[in-house]
Amino acid sequence: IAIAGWFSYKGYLETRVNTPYDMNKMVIASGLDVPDRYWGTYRPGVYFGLKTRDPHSLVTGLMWYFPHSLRQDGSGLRHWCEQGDELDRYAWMEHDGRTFGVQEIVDHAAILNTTFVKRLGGKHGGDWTARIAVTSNRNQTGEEISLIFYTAIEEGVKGSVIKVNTGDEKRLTGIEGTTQGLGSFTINLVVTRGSVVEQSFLAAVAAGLNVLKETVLQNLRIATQKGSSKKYIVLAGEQIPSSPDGKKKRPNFIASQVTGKIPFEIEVCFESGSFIDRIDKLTGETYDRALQTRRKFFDEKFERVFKLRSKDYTEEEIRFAKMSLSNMMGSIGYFYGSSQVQSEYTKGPVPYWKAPLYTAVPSRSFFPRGFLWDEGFHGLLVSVWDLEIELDIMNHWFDTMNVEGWIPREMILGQEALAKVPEEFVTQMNTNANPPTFYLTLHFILRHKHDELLEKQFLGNLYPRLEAWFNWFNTTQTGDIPSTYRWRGRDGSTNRELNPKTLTSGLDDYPRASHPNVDERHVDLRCWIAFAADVMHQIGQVIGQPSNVVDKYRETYRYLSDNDLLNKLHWSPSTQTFADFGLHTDKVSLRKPTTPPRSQPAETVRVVTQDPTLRYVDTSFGYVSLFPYILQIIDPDSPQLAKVLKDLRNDDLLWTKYGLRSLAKTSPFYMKYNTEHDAPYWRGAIWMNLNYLTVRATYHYSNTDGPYRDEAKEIYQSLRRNLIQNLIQQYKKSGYLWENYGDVHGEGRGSHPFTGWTSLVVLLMAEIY
Ligand code: 6A9
Repeated sequence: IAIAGWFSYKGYLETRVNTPYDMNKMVIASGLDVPDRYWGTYRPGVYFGLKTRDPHSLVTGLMWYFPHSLRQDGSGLRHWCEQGDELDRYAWMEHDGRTFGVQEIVDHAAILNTTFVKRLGGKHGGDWTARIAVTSNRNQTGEEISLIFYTAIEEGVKGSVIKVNTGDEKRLTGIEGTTQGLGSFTINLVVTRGSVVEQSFLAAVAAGLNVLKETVLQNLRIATQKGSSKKYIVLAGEQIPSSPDGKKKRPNFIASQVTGKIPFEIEVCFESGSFIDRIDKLTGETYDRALQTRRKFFDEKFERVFKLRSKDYTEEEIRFAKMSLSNMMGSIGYFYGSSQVQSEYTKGPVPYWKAPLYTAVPSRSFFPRGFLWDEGFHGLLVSVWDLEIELDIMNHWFDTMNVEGWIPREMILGQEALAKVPEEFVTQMNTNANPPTFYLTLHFILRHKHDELLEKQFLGNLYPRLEAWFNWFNTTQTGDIPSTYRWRGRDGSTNRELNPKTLTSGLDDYPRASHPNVDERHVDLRCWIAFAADVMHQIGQVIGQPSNVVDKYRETYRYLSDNDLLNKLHWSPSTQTFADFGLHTDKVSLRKPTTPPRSQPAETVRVVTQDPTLRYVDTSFGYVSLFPYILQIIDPDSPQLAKVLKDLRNDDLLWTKYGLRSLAKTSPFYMKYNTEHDAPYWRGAIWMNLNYLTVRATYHYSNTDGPYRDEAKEIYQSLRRNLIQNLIQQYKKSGYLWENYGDVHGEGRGSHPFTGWTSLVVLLMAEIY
């Protein structure tokens, strides 16, 4: 009996990591229950495509290439957003997250304008039309370009079929199909403008939604047209293999190619079978008018929400801001699948339960998937624009909480998402956190939105999960001394990294104690938890929680924000700065080993030339040192505030013409590689998320009574201006918003487009904090 008991206890421990928090899901209306958001551009990782909010949705999308520069290996065929394609720029210029979008894609000689408009009707999410207009970028008309528009379904999904309608000459005239969610439908493609030189189609069986491009490449053929020697690249028509029993398989991938001379335009029209009282088709002039109306509404709402015209921004600056917001809304995806997770009780990675995730993504090209702490920042912008969408996003994220109160940091769901991630990054550990930035979003919503019913209902439902989340942080991420906290997930045994990374903090290679151990205390994490306690207290009050519960959070907040205690634990007397504490030495460097291990190329290793001691990590000043300020925990009249404000303005530390750099020039780690291959990341570059929070805090201190108000006011003005100006300038220069910006020249760096937290620039322009 004892042994059986032990086994089942072990089984219980093993399954905790992938057991959902509970069965009462936050998302109660999804799919067709929300008809107006059923269809959308929910595949942010492709240049253009629509799908529905359905676990096994039909997907549509665009590929294109210039026939003269298509290579055998497939390079030249555009589909997934890839930095390697080296497009001049691409972004949603207008997108409201619901009804329409206008995107501009500039690919060398061609400008592709992709727009879509939806129209509700019937019982299955209604109709939509997409238009792809190709014009010349450099006034060289006549160049040929091939557009491929496709429709695909996963193989073997019950009730899903798509088939081609071919006319007399074996030309594709359209597609018809049925899926469980969509009922019956048709999709028709017509050339609406310009001269077309070739049209062909493909109906095939694709092995998965992750290999659509490969399926196209395998089915391209060379053809000549009657009476001409000119060669064309065409799609191979019907290519349906027979299954072993001799029956023909059904196609799950149908693509239609149009090769035309620039300029030309095609229109793809999706019509829902149950939409029977449609008065006219959403094509031609009707489409023009519908799009115009949507654009006008968008413009009006944009001004109502952000008031940039009344703040005297130029039309060009307003277009930039619209692009930033639109790309955030247009980067919202719908993913479905199961993460891979691991706990100390599982032998290896185990699958999380299958679940949908409706979320924005940081970067359409490089990371087209959900990231926990990024999403809390996205939520600030999204909630100002469309609160309902943001609440839905949060509901989805909080449904990914397990019974322990843990939410995985990175969400890699479905074939398309998995295809973009190297194996070693896939598994998420349940010991590891990421800053709880959804508390920022919630705090922000409480400040700005006054939709009581919606809020009370939403917050009421969310509250148990918020408590579980808070408790997870407050029990698993604590330090050895009361009221201290420590990020888990650092590697204390590696000799490869100059300073072992802290991916969990979100600040990856930002220098911490050189020798991770249990003595560490992290000032940023302490501030996040203090902040979270404050928000828990506020929410508890809003939804009328009993006073003993509300008081508990207020007490926790008071305790963690007590400036004397904070200073005792994190204020370095020698440098007069806030800092982490831990086993640390700065005397580390990367060297090639003198006797390399047999036959292997010598990898650099870390050499420590001075024994580490328990001390403040105060020789590196940077974002982490600012956290008590950033999260507004410093008392307005404290001498610490005076010192932080003084340090903020110091050019040798963080101040630049382009915003605050992440790590001071005086730090021994400033711009240092972490291994011979890992370039500096949070070791100098300027990042928008923490700059936004710093501006927000500065705004707070400049509006709060205290002796340093005027200093704060001055910093507020110039920091805000520097950030806005540089982002606009770099956009003009490079065509993109970037992951971060260089501290010497202000140039965009890292992945691009990165319209995740970088698009918080809109809130800076509008002064919404
Ligand atoms: C690596 C490479 C195609 C790193 O924006 C998302 C995160 C932030 O949350 C974090 O704070 N980024 C920041 O330090 C990007 C993380 C990308 C990791 C994936 C795999 C994929 O190659």
